[in-house]
Amino acid sequence: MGILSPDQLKSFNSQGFLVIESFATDDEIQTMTKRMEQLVDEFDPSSTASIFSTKNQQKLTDDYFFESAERVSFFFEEKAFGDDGNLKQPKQVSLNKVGHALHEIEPAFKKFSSSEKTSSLMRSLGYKRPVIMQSMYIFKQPGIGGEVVPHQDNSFIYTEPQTCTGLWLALEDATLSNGCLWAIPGSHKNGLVRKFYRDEDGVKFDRPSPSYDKKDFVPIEVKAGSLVVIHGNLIHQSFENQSPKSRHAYSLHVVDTDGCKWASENWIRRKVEPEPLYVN
Ligand SMILES: O=C(O)CCC(=O)C(=O)O
Repeated sequence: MGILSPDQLKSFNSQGFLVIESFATDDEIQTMTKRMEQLVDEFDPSSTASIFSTKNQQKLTDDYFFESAERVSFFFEEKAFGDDGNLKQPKQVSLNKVGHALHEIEPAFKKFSSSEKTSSLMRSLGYKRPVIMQSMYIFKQPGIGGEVVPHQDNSFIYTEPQTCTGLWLALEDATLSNGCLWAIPGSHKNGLVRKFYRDEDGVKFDRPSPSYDKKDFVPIEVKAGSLVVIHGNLIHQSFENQSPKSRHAYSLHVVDTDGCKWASENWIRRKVEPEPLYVN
């Protein structure tokens, strides 16, 4: 038995996304945000200057990025640096995200990611052998939190057939002013637009992005604790956070590994096979 009602499943299938309110408890949120505070405090910013930008992905060619698939790695906001190359403000408000294996390495994140309710949700969606391929703690920092351009998660986490689902947990209220998610309802029905692949030169897309009309997007404003379930082909994005409030989120991307093939051109190339949440 899964966690979703028939109405929720119907809505997910027609819209391509679903909001589940109060999915995480206050305790779970506190445990994850407090642990992240500690990890950031312990992080030495001089050890890396990796920047995460969805607009300029050529920057993501370094080993630090590739190795982050199996580590807890730190990525800065583009706008965190001054012309002299130094951080303009404390590291705590300069990071774009931490990823991509929090769900394996950090107990607080592992506990939530492999909880019975997460498994139950994937069962509801028909997954037979779900594997979390990546996790990200996204800060969307006040004032400088960068735009995430319109995309589909299947572009980055590609299996044949396509099976990626995004689980995006709001750790703080996500609003119009602090950069909530936006999506084009029903856009998942139009298939995958382009693929993001890795070769000997780094990472790139196989074709340019189509242009999207802002009026087709709807905002997904949610309270802390809400989970947004995102179909792998849903076109979604978020705008810059120009407000004085952060918008922390914890995002997981899950694929089915039962009868589905992980594409060898994906940027994630695991040395150690990840464990499934369950096997049906
Ligand atoms: O948190 C955001 O602003 C975007 C996250 C996203 O697109 C994702 O996790 O797939």
